[in-house]
Amino acid sequence: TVHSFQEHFDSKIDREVSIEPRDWMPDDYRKTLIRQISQHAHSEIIGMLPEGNWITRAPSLRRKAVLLAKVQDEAGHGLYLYSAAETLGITRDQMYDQLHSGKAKYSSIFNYPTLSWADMGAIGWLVDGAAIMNQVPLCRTSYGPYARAMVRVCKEESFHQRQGFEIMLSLSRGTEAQRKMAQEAFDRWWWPSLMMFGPPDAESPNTEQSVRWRIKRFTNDELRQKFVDVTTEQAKVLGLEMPDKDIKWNEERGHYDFGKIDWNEFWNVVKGNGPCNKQRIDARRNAWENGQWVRDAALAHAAKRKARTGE
Ligand code: FAQ
Repeated sequence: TVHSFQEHFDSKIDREVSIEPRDWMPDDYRKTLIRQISQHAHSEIIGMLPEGNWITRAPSLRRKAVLLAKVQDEAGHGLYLYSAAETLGITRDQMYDQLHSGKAKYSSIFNYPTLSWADMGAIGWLVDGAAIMNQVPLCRTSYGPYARAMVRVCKEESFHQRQGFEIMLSLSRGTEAQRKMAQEAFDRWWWPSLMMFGPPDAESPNTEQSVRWRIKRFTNDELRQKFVDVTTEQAKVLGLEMPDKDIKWNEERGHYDFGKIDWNEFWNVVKGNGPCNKQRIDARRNAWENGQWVRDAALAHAAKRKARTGE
């Protein structure tokens, strides 16, 4: 009966035994996972665009090779995540359709423009830094395929974060113009990075249930605080100024206090009105439509092969 299935499921969650694709699971657990994993996959794929913008303009061959490798890793992450979501009973075509029709969400951060080379540093340092903070705990998320996908993703994200930090370090130790470029990129990416963790806990409709199901291991505010604490120290190493005049170590809490986040800006971007939302979705839609001939050719090839070999 559903009742005993539910008990069995609850007991696995309590004992930290992972839930696998063929196991019984509550409908809402499945729905929440499809939502989160597919949004995560879309974020990786859309996230290739802001950095893709700088591949042809990277300042050296080494920088170009590194950036190219990073953007390719993001494509790989998207693919593992789509595969993990597929184990829950949604197809990749359905997920793409949700993205291209504007129905699916993806991370707000990728709707901001990349205006200078220093943005490649700031994205690696801050955006990948925030992604690691959020994703390392997801290696222990209760759904097996998602948790396992996260292990490799996190290893790669950690390389991405270091490459970004190293760009910031080179620029901040460079000429005055380079230092200014790094500071300016930091100023623009700081607040949107804090928004990546999602709305404050009090306004996060999904957190409580997701924490109970051990899909999320920390709340949005907990992860945001960790990120602020770690990044503020890293900014000192870079010799850059925090873009928040209210940032201050709080001895009692053992954390940095920080200024107010503009949640209107966040919701506005999530609703589709950020600086680059339209451009990002158009780029994905065009890629999908212009790639139709590749899908057709692959299917025709598979059909011929099957006719020839019976495989
Ligand atoms: N942007 O109730 P909650 C990367 C939505 S890293 C847009 O708190 P939840 C790597 C949320 O979906 C970025 N929407 O939701 C990379 C919900 O709406 P819904 C991707 C957001 O799910 C680096 C509503 O607000 N990482 O790609 C955002 O419990 C560099 C209420 O929010 C992941 O996706 C946002 N920032 O917590 C690639 C990690 N925040 O769905 C390239 C996995 C919230 O009910 C270059 N995801 N919303 O219609 C998660 O951990 C969670 O889904 C959260 C949100 C924490 C993002």
